[in-house]
Amino acid sequence: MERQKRIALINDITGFGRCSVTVMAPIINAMKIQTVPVPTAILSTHTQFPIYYFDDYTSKMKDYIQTYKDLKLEFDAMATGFLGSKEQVEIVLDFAHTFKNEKNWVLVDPVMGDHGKLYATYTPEMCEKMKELVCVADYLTPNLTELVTLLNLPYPDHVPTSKELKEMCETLSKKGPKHIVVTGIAYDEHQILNYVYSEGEEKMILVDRMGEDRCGTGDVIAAVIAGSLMRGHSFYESVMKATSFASKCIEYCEKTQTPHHYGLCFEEYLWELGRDEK
Ligand code: PXL
Repeated sequence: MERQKRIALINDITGFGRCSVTVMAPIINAMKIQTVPVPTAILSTHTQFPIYYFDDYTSKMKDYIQTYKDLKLEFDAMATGFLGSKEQVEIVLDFAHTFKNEKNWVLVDPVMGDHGKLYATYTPEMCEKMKELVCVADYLTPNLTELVTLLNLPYPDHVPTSKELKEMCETLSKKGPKHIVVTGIAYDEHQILNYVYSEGEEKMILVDRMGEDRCGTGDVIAAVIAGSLMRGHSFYESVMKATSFASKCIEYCEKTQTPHHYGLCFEEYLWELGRDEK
């Protein structure tokens, strides 16, 4: 029998608010895959709360990662998310260069901003570094803000057409990632578009728009995509699974009037993720 698959999760650990490792680990574990957190920061709540405790882990990451280098650990995949500094991106680049081989892959969620605005922690220097990280990615999950930022383009004043999205993905794809999903595009009043680009092919996934955007949605989507890819499904199947799972969780949050910054109540449907997998 083959050993279980294993993914490194380079991301922050946030106690309350359902984002990053605290979302990704249980979701991927439910899909019968081992998760290995590599913390970038420890927070009591995420940064969309009016108050939070933030313990930057940058200075400790090198020693933390050295153990895995010394043990010659192997990962079947690596996923990166929220990164707090330029130095941290450099550490992640080194991690990817060390552990990448011809069989495994890297998923980069370039968490940088939303709604045309970059997060306060994003300096121009960091944006430049993020572009380097994109080059080591096989899979990329930007939202529209992140997509245009990575391409030095202005945030569009209209819903981009599929031709425009394809051109942007093609340009980015030439730098590394062969598979890109542009998540959460506000398509119209009622629908959200997830644009899937995979080795030159494009597909659109439209889902119902339910209430305001919810923090942590991107983490749920990235986790289901990563888990599903590791179970051997195609990129498109994985994005389909991820967007329908996120929609179900959002519907539950709306019904229960869960505050927007509390994240997605994925626990309600976690069991379903393991059900389909042998
Ligand atoms: O879900 C993205 C995310 C992850 N981690 C932290 C965040 C955010 C978004 O605001 O603040 C700490």
